[in-house]
Amino acid sequence: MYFELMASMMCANYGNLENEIRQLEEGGIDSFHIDIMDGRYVPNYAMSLNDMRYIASVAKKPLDVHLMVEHPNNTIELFINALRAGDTIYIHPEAEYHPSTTLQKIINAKLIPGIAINPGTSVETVMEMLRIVKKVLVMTVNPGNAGQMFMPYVGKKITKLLSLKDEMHFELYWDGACSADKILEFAPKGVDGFVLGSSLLFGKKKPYGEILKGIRDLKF
Ligand code: S6P
Ligand code: MG
Repeated sequence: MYFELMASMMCANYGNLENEIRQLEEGGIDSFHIDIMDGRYVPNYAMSLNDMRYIASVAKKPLDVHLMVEHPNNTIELFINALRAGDTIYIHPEAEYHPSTTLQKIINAKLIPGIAINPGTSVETVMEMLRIVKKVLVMTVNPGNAGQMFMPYVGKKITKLLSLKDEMHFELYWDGACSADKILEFAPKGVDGFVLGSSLLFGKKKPYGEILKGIRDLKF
């Protein structure tokens, strides 16, 4: 079964980031998930522009940039200018007065436009944007930190998004507390990819390649 695996780079070892990137690429990761935070939209900082630029300069695989910042329209060019065709930028619609304007800038720059949907945000409030974006990142934890608990009530929203994805032409990605049982349950239902953080990929005693192979070899 085909699904994408993205590495949540806020969980990586910053003592040797270049080596982390190489090991993940050799191990078969599909893209690098970059959690940019401003300490306002979410109560954390995690990664910033220079971390993203560095990873972009080393990585051969695409970047998947998740902006958890207020009013991304004010600074979106900084991110756009550091990325390449094939990279994605997600914004949080609640963080912007006119999210469709910001998404249009991403589209005009020939990057892949996405929205991230918080556990407490309903599909109805982002319905129009589902027609504009190519990717929807459904948050299964509250944004801001790795290592959090899965919010089970998000399951119903995923079912609703899955029923809309063909008609509205978007792909659906999972972000937060992703474990093997979640991939086993949701990949067959149509979730296109999963962000892997501390639950499944980082901080383990196994090489990344072995963990990623174990996920690809899951018996569906
Ligand atoms: C959370 C962030 C996520 C986390 C990822 C960590 O605000 O958007 O991308 O980095 O969820 O994964 P885990 O397995 O530690 O929850
Ligand atoms: Mg994220």
